[in-house]
Amino acid sequence: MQSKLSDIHAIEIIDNRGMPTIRATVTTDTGRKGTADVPCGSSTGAYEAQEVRDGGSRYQGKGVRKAIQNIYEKILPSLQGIDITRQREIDQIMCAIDGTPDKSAIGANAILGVSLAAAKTAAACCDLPLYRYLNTGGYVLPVPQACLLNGGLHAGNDLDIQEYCVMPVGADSFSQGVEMLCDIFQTLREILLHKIGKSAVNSSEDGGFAPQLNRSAEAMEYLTRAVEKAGYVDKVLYALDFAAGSFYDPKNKTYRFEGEIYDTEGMIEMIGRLLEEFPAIVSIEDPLFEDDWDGWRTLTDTFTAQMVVGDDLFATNIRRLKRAFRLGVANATLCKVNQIGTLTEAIDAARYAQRNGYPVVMSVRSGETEDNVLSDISVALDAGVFKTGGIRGSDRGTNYNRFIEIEAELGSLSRYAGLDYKRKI
Ligand code: 2PG
Ligand code: MG
Repeated sequence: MQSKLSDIHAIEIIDNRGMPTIRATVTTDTGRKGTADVPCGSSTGAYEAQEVRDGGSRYQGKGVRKAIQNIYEKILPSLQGIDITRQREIDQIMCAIDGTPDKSAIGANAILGVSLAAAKTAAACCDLPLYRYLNTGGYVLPVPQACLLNGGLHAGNDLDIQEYCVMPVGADSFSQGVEMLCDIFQTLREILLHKIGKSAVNSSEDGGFAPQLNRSAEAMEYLTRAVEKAGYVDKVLYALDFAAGSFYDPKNKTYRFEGEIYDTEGMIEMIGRLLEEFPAIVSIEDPLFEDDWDGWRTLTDTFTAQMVVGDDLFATNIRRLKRAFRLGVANATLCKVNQIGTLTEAIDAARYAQRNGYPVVMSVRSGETEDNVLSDISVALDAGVFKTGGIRGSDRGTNYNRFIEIEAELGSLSRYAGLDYKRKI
């Protein structure tokens, strides 16, 4: 029986940073419901779809009442009565009534809340888990890329690189990977407490530690020491998110990094030295500013052994991905649903990347809630890596736990990506 969208309900909730965001619930005429929360970044790229925020004094201007009003006044009347399984059409209608290229009229936050809630409702109508509704064949559990040490805009310290991550590629299963991450996390905690003191184990926005360090090599030394002590040297690889836009100086076209000023060439040389010192770093994300296309091309040609991942560079936007393929820029992409603002467009971008040989790293935002919809989307895409943020807090735990649940549900049908983390399709 066909189920039709009959109602949408939206409320203003808070995310893990104490910032308001939208929780949307879609209902059908058959009484099925699906609810989704909208994530939000702190180190956002210039090419992301735009949220609508209230301005004024409430929540320092970050309220989402206007976006919620847009859901009731603009989105609901246009979607009432539509077959709930027509996700592409639902998303296209919302893009059309918004009418702007960056969704700034109605708000990417309003649109994404409805888009994700509609997909969950449709899955409920089909009595399927979301990952199975989105793809009848999805079976891959990704390698969790957990950031255990933080710097940049996510931490109150002087580290310029935003995320120092561990990938348990040598685990036999996702659940075993989580066990390894937790061991490493607790071991790192002990080392930081012992070597630096209590302040070093304070949490960052991402849920990793934010010790008062200022050199990336030093951060990597702590991380590798924890991995060694926990006994996982041969089972773990490392990934960095430079989030280079946060230390790029657009006026002088230079990078202010660890007390030095580098031009693009100097920055690439510096990254080369770091990779030489820590050869188990296999993935570097946003190592350069998102408009430094020439630099990106040189860097991609230079570091062929690593995954060179575009986050702010692509903003999960198929147009930017197409340009990158043409120019030979980056060799992997991040996928963040709120960067583009609808589920359909995010899946299109990820599939397009996979078809063109770019592995997909599915990713949370720094601003998350207890919603774990991204885990289901990751399994539907058979993504090889999932960037989870840190390890503590239910905003992070919810995705780990959802993957563990899916792994148990799939049983012998599931496959942990493991060393095949660069998988394409
Ligand atoms: C990133 C993300 C996620 P933010 O840069 O990859 O960690 O950060 O959500 O703040 O953009
Ligand atoms: Mg990033």
